[in-house]
Amino acid sequence: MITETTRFAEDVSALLKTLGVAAKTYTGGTLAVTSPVTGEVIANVVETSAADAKKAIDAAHKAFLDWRVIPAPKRGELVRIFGEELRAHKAELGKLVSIEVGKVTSEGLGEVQEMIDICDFAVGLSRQLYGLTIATERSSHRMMETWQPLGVVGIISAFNFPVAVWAWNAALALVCGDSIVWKPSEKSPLTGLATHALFERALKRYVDEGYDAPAGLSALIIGAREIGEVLVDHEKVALISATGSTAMGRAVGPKLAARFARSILELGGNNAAIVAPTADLDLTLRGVAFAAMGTAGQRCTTLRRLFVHDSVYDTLVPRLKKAYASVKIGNPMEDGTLVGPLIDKLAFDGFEKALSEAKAAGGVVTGGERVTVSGDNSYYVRPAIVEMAKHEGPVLRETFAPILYVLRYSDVKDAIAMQNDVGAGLSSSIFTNDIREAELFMSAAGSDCGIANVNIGTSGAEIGGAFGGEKETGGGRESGSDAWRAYMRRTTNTINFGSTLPLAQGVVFDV
Ligand code: UN1
Repeated sequence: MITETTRFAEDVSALLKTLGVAAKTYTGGTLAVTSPVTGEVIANVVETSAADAKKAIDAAHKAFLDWRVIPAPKRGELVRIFGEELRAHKAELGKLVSIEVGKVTSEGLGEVQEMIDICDFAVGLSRQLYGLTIATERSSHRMMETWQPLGVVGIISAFNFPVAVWAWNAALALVCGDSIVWKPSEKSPLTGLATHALFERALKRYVDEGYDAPAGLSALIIGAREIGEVLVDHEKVALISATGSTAMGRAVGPKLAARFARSILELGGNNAAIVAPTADLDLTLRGVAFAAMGTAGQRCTTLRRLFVHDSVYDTLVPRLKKAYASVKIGNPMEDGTLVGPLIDKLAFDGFEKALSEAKAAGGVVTGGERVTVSGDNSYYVRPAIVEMAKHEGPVLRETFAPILYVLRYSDVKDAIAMQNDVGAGLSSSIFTNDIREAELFMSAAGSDCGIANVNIGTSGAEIGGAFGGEKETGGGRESGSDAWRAYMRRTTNTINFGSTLPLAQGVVFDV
């Protein structure tokens, strides 16, 4: 229960202290941080000035020049130690995630687990980072690829995965030989401060073990859009990995393109699932419920559109409504809660606006009421199911809140066409036991998203796969598989070990 007297400010100070954050960084500053759980202000964080942000980026560039020549497995040792710090402080950091952004306990802890997992992945990667050897057309020659460190990597992260998405980028960038500068969401600077304090602890241990780590290797800059712009515009930042809205991507992408910097953009999603006639409906129900309601609908991978075959619609949809009506909404840190708060009033207004637009378009809404948990300044809602006759209006855009639009279909090809007929292209699923449908869905004629799943929901990807999407989702890939290549520069090397100089393409140039 949250009562009138529930207050987190003290808990937050205690957690931050344990995690090694100095009180002067989050008291008396200009950035008020509100816990969405109670709506109370839990800290006033000191913001970074533009001048200090520039200094941090310059220092990161200097650090890069030293870090890039340290052998990759030795760079990996730093990430290994950081993974240990995360393991040791999983409970505290997970709780801070819950307080600062309202995730339920298991998801707050899961977020830290995702950081630990990517550290493990990156440590292994630090002994790989391999290139190819390629057949050459010239005798006594060898041709190969070498992957080299890239430079300063700027990371802009969103409130909904306030620390894990930084870790995906940071762990890879560090083993790849890059330095990093992080601008967390202004809605979640505390978890940023805490994570960075743990990283600094890891750095200290690394140096104590006898390794070299240049000053300025990793920096945290705190503030709103203007500070993000300093990062995006700085000529020494070679790559920006930004997570957020498509609108943010539209602002950032062209700026980076104009100065030929690289970008990894992980923007909006308007993810869909198709429920086919042969679907296992028990499994589908659970898959849909987690993907659509988990994290209160505030994942970029959240399931937002559901296409249900005519033959199973009247069985599945009433069951889904029942699950929606019974799910426990409330204090995310209380046992049994599955749906915590929306991040703020803006998110709530967006939720209400989309629902009224859907109603105006003839949509039938179940759920969607505001739920009072803790006063006027926190925003809890019952997730909504909206049955729509047509694929139109608010269905076509991402509303970052728990709204699931449900539509009927009769031909799987039409369902796939609808699923692809939106701007975003992040994640997608099909629930089917028909191998032909499953394969069609994953084929060139199937889903056009970066993630296409079978018999699991759209969210909750593992770190081992490359993560990202197409079209308005921005096209970047982070995390697993060979996403590391985006954090390195590829060189092609041709080596002549003979004593003549044959030219390629048969060109003769005798002097
Ligand atoms: C995001 O919401 O920005 O696949 C990332 C998932 C998580 C990551 C989501 N592993 O839902």
